[in-house]
Amino acid sequence: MTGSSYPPAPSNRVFSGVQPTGNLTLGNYLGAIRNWVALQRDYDCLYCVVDLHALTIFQEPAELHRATRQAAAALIACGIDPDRHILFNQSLNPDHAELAWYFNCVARLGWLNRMTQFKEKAGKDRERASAGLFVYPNLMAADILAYRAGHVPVGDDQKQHLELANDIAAKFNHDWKVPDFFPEIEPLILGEATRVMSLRDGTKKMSKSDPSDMSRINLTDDADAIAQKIRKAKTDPEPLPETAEGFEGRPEARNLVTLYAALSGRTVKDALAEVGGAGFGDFKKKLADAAVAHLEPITTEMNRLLDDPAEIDRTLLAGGEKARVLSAPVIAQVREILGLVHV
Ligand code: AQP
Repeated sequence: MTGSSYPPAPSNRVFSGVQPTGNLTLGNYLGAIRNWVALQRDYDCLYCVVDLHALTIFQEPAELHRATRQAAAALIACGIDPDRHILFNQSLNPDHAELAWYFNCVARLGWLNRMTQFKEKAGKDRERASAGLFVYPNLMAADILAYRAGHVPVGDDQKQHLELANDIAAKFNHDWKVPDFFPEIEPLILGEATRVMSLRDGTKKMSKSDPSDMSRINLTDDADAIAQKIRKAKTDPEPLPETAEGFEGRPEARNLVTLYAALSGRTVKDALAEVGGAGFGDFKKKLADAAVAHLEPITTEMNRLLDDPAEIDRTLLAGGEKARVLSAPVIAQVREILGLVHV
């Protein structure tokens, strides 16, 4: 059978995921989730709490369970609609893991060796990193391609992984002579503040697994915690620059103004027209107010949802079933392409 014998990949399908490795942060929100919400208008979306990815680094089982439910609640509170779209946790659909195995056999070691996220996460002691962490990008490719999804909204830190997913898709299509079976994936990187940096170090990404809670704003933080974290955020002694060129060598100033712009729905240029020349003391108050105004309704809704964990579980289960309906024919076709005997 040739590639042309298979139905074309859906043109309108979006897939993206978030790891339940802690509380979701403002980085996850501004870099990814708010775009996910917007895309629901024009695309058919699958959004996934990627619990299998979380296992690449040891997780306490009870904490993983808690974080998975909490991530689902956060996504719904931010505006993901589990009725019109699909929201589930990854381990509910074993098709991801099966396709990831096939991709382990397609991806080349040399490709994986170039992944900067592995180098960052494995740190100095690479030999002790899990094999799962090394092949993480293959599972990410499988997450997307199990649905033959062509659009993936991610923060720009994930761009390298998407390029690898495209290399895997192209090699699969080429080696098994099924042109166009897996679509080319297009990263949807939208808007400003796609990369939110740590409040303690403007050169490091804001991350939910950073050991310092003061480095990030969690979607669970209340107004006092947000104000305190912003007040204590690292800065430098100069007033804010008048133009973006003045951010050179000032990563913390750049990060805080970028956050302010994103939270108030403006460009950095417009934000600087308002706050350029101000001292950090006054500016931080404005930033804290903008962050609280934005996050408070989300946190309130999230807490309301978390009062009924069984309902969150039901929503995820229903999403998992809908997801399997979409991936099952793709996996059946992949087995056929590979020559695996299944009746
Ligand atoms: N700081 C960030 N700025 C912009 N986008 C971000 N994302 C994460 N942090 C930032 C985007 O959020 C989506 C989900 O990310 P993830 O949780 O699956 O993985 P991650 O990128 O590894 O996020 P963290 O917070 O750094 O998690 P840990 O600490 O567990 O590694 C992705 O689209 C990501 O781009």
